[in-house]
Amino acid sequence: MPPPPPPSMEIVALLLLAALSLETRGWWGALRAAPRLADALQLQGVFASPNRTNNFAVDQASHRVYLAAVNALYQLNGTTLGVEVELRTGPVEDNLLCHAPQLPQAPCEHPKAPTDNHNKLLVLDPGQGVAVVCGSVYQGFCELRKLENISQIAVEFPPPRGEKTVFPSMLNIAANHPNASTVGLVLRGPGSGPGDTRLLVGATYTGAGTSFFPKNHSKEDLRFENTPEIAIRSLNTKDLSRLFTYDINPSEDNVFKIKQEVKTKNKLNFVQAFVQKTYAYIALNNDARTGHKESQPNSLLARICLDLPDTSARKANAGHPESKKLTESYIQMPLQCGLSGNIYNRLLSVYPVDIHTGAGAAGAAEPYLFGVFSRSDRKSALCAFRFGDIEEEIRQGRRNCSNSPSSDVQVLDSVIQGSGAACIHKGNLVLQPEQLDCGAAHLQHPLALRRPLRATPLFEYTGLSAVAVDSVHNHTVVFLGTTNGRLRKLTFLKNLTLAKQWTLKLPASQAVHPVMTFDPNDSNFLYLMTSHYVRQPPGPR
Ligand SMILES: *[C@@H]1O[C@H](CO)[C@@H](O)[C@H](O)[C@H]1NC(C)=O
Ligand SMILES: *[C@@H]1O[C@H](CO)[C@@H](O)[C@H](O)[C@H]1NC(C)=O
Ligand SMILES: *[C@@H]1O[C@H](CO)[C@@H](O)[C@H](O)[C@H]1NC(C)=O
Ligand SMILES: *[C@@H]1O[C@H](CO)[C@@H](O)[C@H](O)[C@H]1NC(C)=O
Ligand SMILES: *[C@@H]1O[C@H](CO)[C@@H](O)[C@H](O)[C@H]1NC(C)=O
Ligand SMILES: *[C@@H]1O[C@H](CO)[C@@H](O)[C@H](O)[C@H]1NC(C)=O
Ligand SMILES: *[C@@H]1O[C@H](CO)[C@@H](O)[C@H](O)[C@H]1NC(C)=O
Ligand SMILES: *[C@@H]1O[C@H](CO)[C@@H](O)[C@H](O)[C@H]1NC(C)=O
Ligand SMILES: CC(=O)N[C@H]1CO[C@H](CO)[C@@H](O)[C@@H]1O
Repeated sequence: MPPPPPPSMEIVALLLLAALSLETRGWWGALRAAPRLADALQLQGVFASPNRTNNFAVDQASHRVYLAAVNALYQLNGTTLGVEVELRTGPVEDNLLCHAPQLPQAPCEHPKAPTDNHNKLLVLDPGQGVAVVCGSVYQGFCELRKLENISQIAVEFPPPRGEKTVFPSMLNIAANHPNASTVGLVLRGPGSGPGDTRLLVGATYTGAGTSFFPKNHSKEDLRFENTPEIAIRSLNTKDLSRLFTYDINPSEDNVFKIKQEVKTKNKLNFVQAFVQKTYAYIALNNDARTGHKESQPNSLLARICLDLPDTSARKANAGHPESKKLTESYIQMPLQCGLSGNIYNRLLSVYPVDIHTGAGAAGAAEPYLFGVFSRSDRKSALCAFRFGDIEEEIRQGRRNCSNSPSSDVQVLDSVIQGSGAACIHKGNLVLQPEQLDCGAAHLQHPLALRRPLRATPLFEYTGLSAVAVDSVHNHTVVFLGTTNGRLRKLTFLKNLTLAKQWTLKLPASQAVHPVMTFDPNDSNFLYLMTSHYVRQPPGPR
C-alpha cells in the first residue's frame, strides 16, 4: 500500500507531543499551520501519555514514532499518533546500590523496593531492526527491542546463564538516576553490514561523591569501575559475548573516563550527541562551574572522529582501515552565546543544519550549529556557530599544542586514558590535515581548548528550552520551544536578521523537551514533546 499522500507543500504542520505532570494528563499532539513562510502554526493531532515523558524517536522507513515515558514504552503511527503497541516497563524491584539482576551471581544486601523506571536512552538502529532502550533501573541496563513490535525483545541479553561471561560494564550503560543525563547515538563502523554497529553513550557519573549517590549507605561504588562518562560500545547483535562491551578495535581506547579525584570538578551534563560529516559531536555542560560568576560559559562542544563506511580515507587504506581512537581524537571547546557581561552560560538544546547565509560559495548552503542557551535568571538566547569555524578552531588548537606550550590549549589531564602532561613542543613538526582534524597516537590527547567560540545572540527571550531549524529557499526557519509550553517560529533572512515571528500555545503549559525532530520524510511536520521535564543544574549542597 502506498504511503498516504503528503499534505500540500503550502502547509506547515507540526506534530507535537506533550505530557503533563504526574498528576494530570499529558498530550502527544500535532500542529497544522498555514503557509510555510507566512503564517501561524496549527495542531495536527495529539497523543496523551499518562505519565511523564522521557524520550522519543522517529523511524524513517516505517514512519513510526517510539515514545518512552516513566514506566511505559509506546509504538505510535507517525501520521495519526495512534498507539500500535504499548508496554509497561516499571515499576520494578530495585535498589540503586545493587547490581543489575541480569548479572549472574550478584546477590545484594540492600533491600529492594518498587522503583519507577525512567527511560534514559531510546535510539533506533534500523540496520539491525532494533531499538536500544535503557532505563534508570537496574544500573542503566539496556534492552534491544524489535522495531516491528516494541513489546518484543529482539535479542536475549545477557545470554542465557552460563553460555557467555557477563560483566557489570556490559550492563551499566545509562545513568541510573532520573535526574542524571544520558545521550546516545548509533554509529556505523568502517565495515559494511550491521556487524560493525556501535553505540556511543555519554552518561553523567552517579557514583559515590555525587548528589545522585545515596549518602552513607555503601562503600562500594558500582558506577565508578563500570561507567565511563563517554564510551563507544559494540552493538553487533550477532556477537553476544561482546555486546555492549568496549571490546572493539582498537580495544582499550573506546572510553573517556574522568579520574576519581577530579570527578567533582567535572560534573558533566550531556545535552545531545549527533553526527556531522565524519565526526560525532557531543554537546554538554560542566555543572561543576555552576554557581561561579556567570562570566564564563559552562557549555562545551566535544568532538570525536569516526570510522565511517566508505570514506575516502578508508578507500585509500583498503583492506586495513586505520581505526580511530576515542581519546586520541577527542577535543572539546567552550561555546559562548552572548558577549562578555551578558553570557548565556548553559546549553539546553542544539540543532545542526545546513542553511543559506549568502556567505557560502555560489549561494551554497553551509553547515551551522544552532543552540539555545540560558542563564540563571531564566533569560535565554538562540546562537548559531558555523561548523567551518569550529573545524578551524580545532585545527589551530592541535597545531598550537604541538608547536609550543600554549595557554590556549590544554591536555585534559582529568581523564584516565589521556596521554598526560601538557602541550609540548615537538620540534618543527608539520601536522598533516588528517592529524590536525583527528590527532594521532604520538600527539598529546585528549585536548581542551580554553578560549570559547563566541556568537552573538540571534534572538533573546525568557524560558527557551528547545530548537529545531529548517532551511527553506533563502530563509532560515527556526522553531523554538519554551518552558511554558509555547512554540515560537522565527524566520531569518540570509544575513540572519529576524524577519518574522509567530507563537503557538501548545495544549500543555509544560516545558518543550530539548529534542524536536522534523518528519524525516516531510519537513513540513515537526515532532515535539512536552513534559514535566526539569533540567535544573544541581544547586550548592
Ligand atoms: C521515507 O523515505 C524513505 C527514504 O526515501 C523511504 O524509504 C520510506 O519508504 C519513506 N517512508 C514513508 C512512510 O514514506
Ligand atoms: C505511571 O507511573 C506510576 C508510578 O509513578 C505507575 O504506577 C504506573 O503504572 C505508570 N503508568 C503507566 C501507564 O505506565
Ligand atoms: C498510520 O495511519 C494511517 C491512517 O490511518 C494509515 O494510512 C497508515 O498505514 C498507518 N501507518 C502504519 C505504519 O501503520
Ligand atoms: C506485539 O507483540 C505482542 C506480544 O507478542 C502481541 O501481543 C501484539 O499483538 C503485537 N502487536 C502488534 C501490533 O503486532
Ligand atoms: C530530581 O530533580 C527534581 C528537581 O530538582 C527534584 O524535585 C526531584 O526530587 C529529583 N528526583 C530525585 C529522584 O532526586
Ligand atoms: C593558536 O595560536 C595563535 C598564535 O598564538 C593564536 O592566535 C590562536 O588564537 C591560537 N588558537 C587556538 C585555538 O588556541
Ligand atoms: C535566493 O536568492 C538568490 C540570490 O539572492 C536568488 O537569485 C534566488 O532566486 C533566491 N531563491 C529563492 C527560491 O527565493
Ligand atoms: C539584512 O538583509 C536585509 C534584506 O536584504 C536588509 O534590509 C538588512 O539591512 C540586512 N541587515 C544587516 C544587519 O545587514
Ligand atoms: C552516620 C554516618 O555515617 N554519617 C556520615 C554520613 O556522611 C557524612 C559525609 O560523608 C559524614 O560526615 C557522616 O558522619
